[in-house]
Amino acid sequence: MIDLYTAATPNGWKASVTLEEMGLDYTVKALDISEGDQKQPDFLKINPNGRIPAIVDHDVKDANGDGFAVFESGALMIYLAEKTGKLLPPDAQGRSKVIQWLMFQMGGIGPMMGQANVFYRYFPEKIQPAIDRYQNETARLFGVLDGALAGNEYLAGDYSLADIANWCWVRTHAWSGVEIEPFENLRRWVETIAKRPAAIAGLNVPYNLEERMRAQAENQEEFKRNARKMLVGKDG
Ligand SMILES: N[C@@H](CCC(=O)N[C@@H](CS)C(=O)NCC(=O)O)C(=O)O
Repeated sequence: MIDLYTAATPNGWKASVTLEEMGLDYTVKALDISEGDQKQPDFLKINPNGRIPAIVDHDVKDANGDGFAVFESGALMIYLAEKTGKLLPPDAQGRSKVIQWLMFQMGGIGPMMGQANVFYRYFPEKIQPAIDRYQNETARLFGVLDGALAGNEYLAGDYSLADIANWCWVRTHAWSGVEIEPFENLRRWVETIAKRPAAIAGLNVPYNLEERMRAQAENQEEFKRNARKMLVGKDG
């Protein structure tokens, strides 16, 4: 049995979609990263970097007799592919192609979209040159993916880890404030993968973020309506 330590984020979904695609049994251990669960001593024993996702594979033991822990989403995906023989071809060149596009996500798409989110969404001050830098670089990387998908259904031969890793991020492009409209092949690929049952199931781990955001928005509206009612004695 595998324990998955995760949260509702693109890096978390990379792990859950991979586990779903492989049909592996796993137990979800949801961390509240806004409350700092990922920095608690017990979790730091699993991932010294204090971030999600991470897994502990209890089918095998490490030197201390504990389950084998894997952190860094890309490493975790490769570990699971090697465990199951799925989503990563066995031949050296096929395998290299998948790993190239997986590393492209780990070193490019993830960090650039992550920083676009920080400066576009979360930072209290709007530092326009930083927003532009990360959004423009994200758009440039989308262009690279779009080129790779021209005439190809998937990034590296058959559907693979490379598609899962990039898709989990690219599908959240609106949150980073970057359009995929201009990238026809990328759009088609995003829509194709979105229909896969394992992708749909993986996005529900540890909960469906879109539903929760919608519910919170509705609650906020209700809260505001009630607050206005309290102030003026009627719907305002
Ligand atoms: N390179 C890491 C990045 C992991 C990462 O940044 N995870 C974020 C969520 S998407 C996190 O745990 N953030 C909480 C924090 O920074 O404390 C990986 O791919 O696993």
